Amino acid sequence: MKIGITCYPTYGGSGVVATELGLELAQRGHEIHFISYAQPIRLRGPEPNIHYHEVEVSRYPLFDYPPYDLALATRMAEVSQLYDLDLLHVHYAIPHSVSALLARQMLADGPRGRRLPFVTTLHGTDITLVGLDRSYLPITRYSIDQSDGVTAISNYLRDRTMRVFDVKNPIEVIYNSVNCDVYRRNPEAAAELRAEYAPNHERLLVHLSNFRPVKRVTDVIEIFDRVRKQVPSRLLLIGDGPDRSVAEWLAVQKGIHEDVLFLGKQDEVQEKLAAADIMLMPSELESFGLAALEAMACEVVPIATRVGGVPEVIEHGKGGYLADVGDVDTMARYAIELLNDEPRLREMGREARVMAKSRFCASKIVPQYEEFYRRVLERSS
Ligand code: GMT
Repeated sequence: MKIGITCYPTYGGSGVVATELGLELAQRGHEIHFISYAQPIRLRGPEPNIHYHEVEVSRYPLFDYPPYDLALATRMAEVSQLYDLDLLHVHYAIPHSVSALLARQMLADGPRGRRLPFVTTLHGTDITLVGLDRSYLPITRYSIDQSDGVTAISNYLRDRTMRVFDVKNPIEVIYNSVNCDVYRRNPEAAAELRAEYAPNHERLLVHLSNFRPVKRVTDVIEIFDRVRKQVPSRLLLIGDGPDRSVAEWLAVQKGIHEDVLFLGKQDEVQEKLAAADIMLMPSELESFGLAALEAMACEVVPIATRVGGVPEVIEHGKGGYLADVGDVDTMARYAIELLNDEPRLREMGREARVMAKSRFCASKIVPQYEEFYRRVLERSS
């Protein structure tokens, strides 16, 4: 198949999922065309069967708000025509599904009357935050209903979208995936990184996010502060975003900043993740929690909040722990108990990988997308 993929290319779970899916599909022989305003962050150099088409947005002085969605729709239609794409797959409803809808309409009404179906994958914040803004809700609902196929990355997100948006289109759940060959523990590489980050054989905790308020990064610092009082340990923070400075400030106030390492945005996150013992994900809401899944594949035990789709990914007590939002004491207790019990820590790490491999491995999930595309194409022909 020839598939156009659009996503937010910068830091963020939906862009990561879209890029990894495109790479996997390309390896399976499909021709993949990424259409976006920047090269997706995890697209490493030229790859067979992968093409990238940049969307140029003109900065005419009249445009206080450059119309990216229109430029994207135009590029989608152009690329689909030029490369004879079979379908578009857009990740994140706003504005991508609206642009895809316009592109489909432009081609249908064009000289060749060409049909270009599009699939929308809902990721979470497009529904739970952005879509609930009154100014976006009607158009989000409309573009979901107009999609030729809709998927959501968890049952939680599907149910919430159906309930809150009252969409008529059926929504199929296809879970996020992880490449279990790339995300895995490599003892030699881990030992090298630990020598750098934990030179005195401290325990290593990790957090990975875009540091938005929904991630509750200050809770990460609070949990680590409690853990560090009981177990010599250090904290790796991967990513960047609006709440970074408040987290830095809290670490300084608590006098623990020398043990809190802000690494910023990183390309090869799997290496850093795989060097850690425990991953902290105390979010206010996650419709899936891709960072926790990536950690699990690396045998790193996640301690997370029981919110949204997270219980579909982490089974409490088996390969990970769940607690209530804001309950930093309980999350710290789980971490301390585990870090003091090496055999249990390793056993739970292994359980985490088994869970990631058996349910979310890309080799299981990608064929579900292929099958979904086939059904959409059949219906649209
Ligand atoms: O979490 C974010 O702020 C980024 C956001 C995104 O759209 O990139 O993540 C959402 O999609 C991820 C990939 O499907 C999920 O793993 C995250 O749980 C989800 N975030 C939220 O629901 C807050």
